[in-house]
Amino acid sequence: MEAKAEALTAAAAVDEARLWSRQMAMAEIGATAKGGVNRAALSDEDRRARRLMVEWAGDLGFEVATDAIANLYIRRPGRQADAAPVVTGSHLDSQPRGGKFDGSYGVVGGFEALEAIVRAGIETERPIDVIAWTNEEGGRFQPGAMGSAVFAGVLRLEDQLGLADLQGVTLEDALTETLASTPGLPHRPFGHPFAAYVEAHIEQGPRLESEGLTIGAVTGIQGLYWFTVEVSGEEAHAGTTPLKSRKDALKAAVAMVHALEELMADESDTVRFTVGRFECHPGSPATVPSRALFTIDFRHPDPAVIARIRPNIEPVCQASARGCAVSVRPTIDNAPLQFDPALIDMVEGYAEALGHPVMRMPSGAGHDAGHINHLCPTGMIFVPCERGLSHNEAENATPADLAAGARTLAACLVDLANQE
Ligand code: HGY
Ligand code: MN
Ligand code: MN
Repeated sequence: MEAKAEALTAAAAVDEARLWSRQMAMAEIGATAKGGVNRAALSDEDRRARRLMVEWAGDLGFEVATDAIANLYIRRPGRQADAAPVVTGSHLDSQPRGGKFDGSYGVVGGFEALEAIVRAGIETERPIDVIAWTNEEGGRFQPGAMGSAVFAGVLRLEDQLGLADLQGVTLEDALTETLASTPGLPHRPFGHPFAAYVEAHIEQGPRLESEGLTIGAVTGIQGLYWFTVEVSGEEAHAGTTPLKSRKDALKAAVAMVHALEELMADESDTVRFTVGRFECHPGSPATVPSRALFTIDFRHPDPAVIARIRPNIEPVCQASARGCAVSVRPTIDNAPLQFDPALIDMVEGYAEALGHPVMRMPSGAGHDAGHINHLCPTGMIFVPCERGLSHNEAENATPADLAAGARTLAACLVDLANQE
């Protein structure tokens, strides 16, 4: 890869202090006592975060648009107004009590790259867009990465509108309120062409930090599968009903989790298996539970292992039903993927040209880039985070590492936006 002078000039205009101060301003929205953020998708906090981005975009004269799932687009126009844009971005929503960099760095860092390009006096042929994708985390409405999935045609918006959060608020109502909070924005169609997509993100794992490196040139994303399991039994009196005649939904669900753990057993510790939500109804000490619900998050990089485990998830749950009815509903089905080889080279090449120690690495976490990879050449830039901790209020990253990622990103965006 040949580093272009203009791309390096744009990178040099990235301002570490400005980026950090915007990150900290964003982190105030939904701030938790322990230094994290609680910014559920399409919540009041998410709306405030969006309005802050719109305000910053207005200050710099960028164009702002949205779409029917409230993805937010911030554009620095190109010389060719109608050319397909080069795109970056990530998400502003967080996990419940999540960290302040997961997602927001890709949006705020993307915005810093855009500002750097402008301040360096560089014009590009193609427009450059920064996108805040709606509901990446899926903590409130499942599945996650919903905004990018709907954009990419992996999900249909109509099928999501009736989803309800734990309080019974529908996605449709939350979306209506969110779109109303940034009134007057033009709407873009889903799936409009992108020339290329590069997303910056904290690594969310320990490798860069432990190897003393600054940039990860991300090669791909491991397979990611979500299921919602609902177990229906029968309410009964805890004092009078013999154990043998019960249909205890909770005990069946617990047996399923144990059986799944056996299915997922892996000496190499590569399989990822998580039950992150577990509900029991009606939730009274003296009533045999009639309903249990739990989620399965299963991940692996190897299609052969996935082909062995994934088809067995439902049968393993059914085999532990203990007289209850069981439904196993897939909500995410993302096969392992590889990013564009030329973009992996480009991220690695600009990191080297800018003097940032870099390595190629796969992503353990899911990202909006995974869906956009179906539409255009796609890549990702990782920066280290402290102790690899993420989905945790203590998640942390250094101003210097965030700036290094933004520099690498700015260079890639300029290079790509001047390609045919
Ligand atoms: O769960 C994930 O991989 C992402 O952080 N949403
Ligand atoms: Mn994220
Ligand atoms: Mn996350």
